[in-house]
Amino acid sequence: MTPLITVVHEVAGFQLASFRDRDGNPSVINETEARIGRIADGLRQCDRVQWARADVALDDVTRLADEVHAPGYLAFLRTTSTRSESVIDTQFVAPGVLPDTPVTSGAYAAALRACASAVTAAQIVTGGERYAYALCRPPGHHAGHAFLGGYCYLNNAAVAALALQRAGMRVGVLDVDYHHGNGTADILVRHPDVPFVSLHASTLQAFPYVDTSPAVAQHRFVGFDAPPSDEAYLHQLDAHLGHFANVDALVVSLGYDLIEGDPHGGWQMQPAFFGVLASRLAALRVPLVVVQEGGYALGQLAACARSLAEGLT
Ligand code: Q9C
Ligand code: ZN
Repeated sequence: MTPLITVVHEVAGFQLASFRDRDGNPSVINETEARIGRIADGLRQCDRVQWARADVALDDVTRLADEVHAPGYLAFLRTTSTRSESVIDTQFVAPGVLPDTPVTSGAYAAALRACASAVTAAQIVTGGERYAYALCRPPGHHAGHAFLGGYCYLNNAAVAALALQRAGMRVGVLDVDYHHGNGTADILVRHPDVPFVSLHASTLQAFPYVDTSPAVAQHRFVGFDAPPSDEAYLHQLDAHLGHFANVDALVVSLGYDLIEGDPHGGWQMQPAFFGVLASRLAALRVPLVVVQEGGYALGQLAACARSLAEGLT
């Protein structure tokens, strides 16, 4: 029988603030609640999808966040998130990366709920299910040990990985968002037992716009200098999946921003590509915790998500 996919659906009720860039132009906000609605619409079309709410004590989530992030960074997020005006901080950003993520009232609370959905998804997998999908926002993979960025505050995927580890599972993290999982890499440097692979657009040509190379042997970065064909992408994916040979569960940082027309992307994948990607992951025969990262082409998100779910056989 084809396995069920449990989607942990969280509504953040949080709005990213617009801010003026260096030229004085207001930023366009594509990271919205509407994205999650469109993705849910697509997942609903797969009859193996069942729905759940985040079901974990916030104290437990906070404890995991405390392990992933620096105390000073968390203190900054917690206090700044109580102010009504948004703050563009220049201290807690990755080296060389331009500040692009305002901290607004409610940002920390929303990010913690996103972590809660990732932890719930991890628990569903430790409970014996094959596939769990944290349909969360704000995203997390650009949030590092002591930095935010790219609309990310807390690293949902890293928190999920830790939750799986706590349950005794050997875990790896695969990042297939269009953007490099720089925050996840920064955090996982401190976890040498967690293999990490990220496939992404060149970090010089796309966010975070800095040169990146793995700091440790257990990390593999595949940056594409030009938009890859489906085959070229899958070739690189296949070449690196062996890195996860010894894991009991895999966390997948999933972005739909590979799609043609994505306002933060630049590639030309079509929705069916996510079905092919999903079947490659399904073939690993390990439980998956899918964590939502980017994907901003509203009109395409439902088709992408449906295709992904159908491919998780
Ligand atoms: N001209 C994720 O996909 N772009 N984040 C800021 C705008 C940041 C995307 C510059 C894109 C980050 C999770
Ligand atoms: Zn992205």
